[in-house]
Amino acid sequence: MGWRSGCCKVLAIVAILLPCVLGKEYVVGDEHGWSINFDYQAWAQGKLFFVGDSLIFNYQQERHNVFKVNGTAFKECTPPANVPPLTTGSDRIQLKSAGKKWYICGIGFHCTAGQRLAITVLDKGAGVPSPSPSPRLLPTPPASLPTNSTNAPPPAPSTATKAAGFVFLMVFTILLAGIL
Ligand SMILES: *[C@@H]1O[C@H](CO)[C@@H](O)[C@H](O)[C@H]1NC(C)=O
Ligand SMILES: CC(=O)N[C@H]1CO[C@H](CO)[C@@H](O)[C@@H]1O
Repeated sequence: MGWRSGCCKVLAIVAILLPCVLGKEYVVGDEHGWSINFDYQAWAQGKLFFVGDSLIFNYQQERHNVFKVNGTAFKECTPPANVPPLTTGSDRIQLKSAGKKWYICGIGFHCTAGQRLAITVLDKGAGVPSPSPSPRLLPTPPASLPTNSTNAPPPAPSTATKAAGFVFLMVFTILLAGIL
């Protein structure tokens, strides 16, 4: 019984923490969805979008759609002629690169009526203020420590840090579940 509940706790915590690793999902306009008569710039204000996060556009199919456009098309509300819109009524767009992104509705005068969204996507890690001298969770041995080159670990490649962070998160999660 104890094993079972401990296991469930681990799963529950992983389920909570996993989105932090995989990216957040933003429902554009929240419960208002993707429609006219909504201030999407106000909605986006104060939100931090990172590479790996996703936007979800919920709307009534055929009444609206979603075009990913450039800044000019956004300003002028001109949907591209050569790119088809997204039309499922629940479109998920993953933010794959940093920079400014623009989305408009291509139906009628909806864009002019405010159905457009401009956001700035940040690189993961950028914009997150690193906490100052807080206790380090993964202590690295000071360089002055007398280590022999034979047993010194090879310098970790920067690409491995993300995976290491994930492993650390899992270990932390399991430890936390043990405490609870
Ligand atoms: C913006 O998109 C429109 C429509 O797809 C295209 O005609 C135009 O050349 C683009 N402008 C820039 C600056 O990329
Ligand atoms: C603990 C240990 O292995 N020390 C060795 C470190 O390397 C130097 C020379 O490279 C040896 O002299 C030490 O015995």
